[in-house]
Amino acid sequence: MSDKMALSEAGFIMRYAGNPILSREDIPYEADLVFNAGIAKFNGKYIMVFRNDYHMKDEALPMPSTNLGLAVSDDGLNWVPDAEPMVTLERARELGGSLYSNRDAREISRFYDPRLTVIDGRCYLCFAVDTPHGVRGGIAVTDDLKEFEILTLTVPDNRNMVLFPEKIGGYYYRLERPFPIYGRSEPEAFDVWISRSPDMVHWGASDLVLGVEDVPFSDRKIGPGAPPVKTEKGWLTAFHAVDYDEDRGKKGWEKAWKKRYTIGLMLLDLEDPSRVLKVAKTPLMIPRADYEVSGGFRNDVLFPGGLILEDSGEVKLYYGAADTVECLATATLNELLTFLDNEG
Ligand code: BMA
Repeated sequence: MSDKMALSEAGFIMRYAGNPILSREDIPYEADLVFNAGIAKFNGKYIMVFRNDYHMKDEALPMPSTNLGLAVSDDGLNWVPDAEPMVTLERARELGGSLYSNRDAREISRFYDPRLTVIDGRCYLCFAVDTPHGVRGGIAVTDDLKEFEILTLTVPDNRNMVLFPEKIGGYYYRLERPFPIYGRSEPEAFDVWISRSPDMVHWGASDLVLGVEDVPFSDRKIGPGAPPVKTEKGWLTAFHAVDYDEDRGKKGWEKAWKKRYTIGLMLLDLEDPSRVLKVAKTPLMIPRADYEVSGGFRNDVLFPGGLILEDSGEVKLYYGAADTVECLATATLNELLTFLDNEG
């Protein structure tokens, strides 16, 4: 590949030998791309809510159809998907209808970007919805992964929202990624922001956390990925970072794909998570494995969606690869914190 940015990743990252952990072959309903999942431990199990794009080859449709699927695991490695999708577009429109007072919820065309955070025993699902009036980020809550209550939706354009797993100083916090066009010099220079809320419904007191210019391995957009995990040193969180190279050509099913998505790591202050304590100046992971660089819909895309800190000190990092499959990599917490010390 021609790369104007020559990048290498952290040497200690271990890709799971059984990757991908979930792909279209595992899904008992129509599925083409199974990726960019949210992962959490909930009621004694590992749960994964993944994005499923299907009807990929239907040229009559402007874009693939998308639904959200659920898979469950006892060990975080072997996953059993449900027989049916968890949230179809029709279901999303029903849910969305409760928040549209003067619009037809059928204008929702896509419900995607699932990220999971368990807070006080309840499971929160962050998501994005596409509408002709812009992309909105939302938060829903569920106790059984069947019934969902939508609590809030942003104004456009916003997505990639992730929640912190507990209140901090009396407030809920979320990271998010608005898409500001006006005033940005690059066409897609988008940053990571933070907002807080007393009740999970009303959000504000927003602040910029990490700008593209703070990430030397990105020259385009960055965005939250895996919901933050609490450590003694701070909130540990993985984000996605994009670099662009005009010389990149065909990389997958599309005619051309000039972006690469890598995974970055940062540590936020425990009491004031708008404060970055450390951000690694080099990527934690770059696309390297076969299933990341070839044969996918958009090769050279890694997209982190879940970070689980085990009692043993092992960290499981779940990520979508090539917008096509879901994968797992591991490291120890110690390795990740040392990486931030050395590269931050
Ligand atoms: C972004 C999102 C991600 C996806 C990435 C690369 O805009 O749609 O879900 O992984 O593009 O295609």
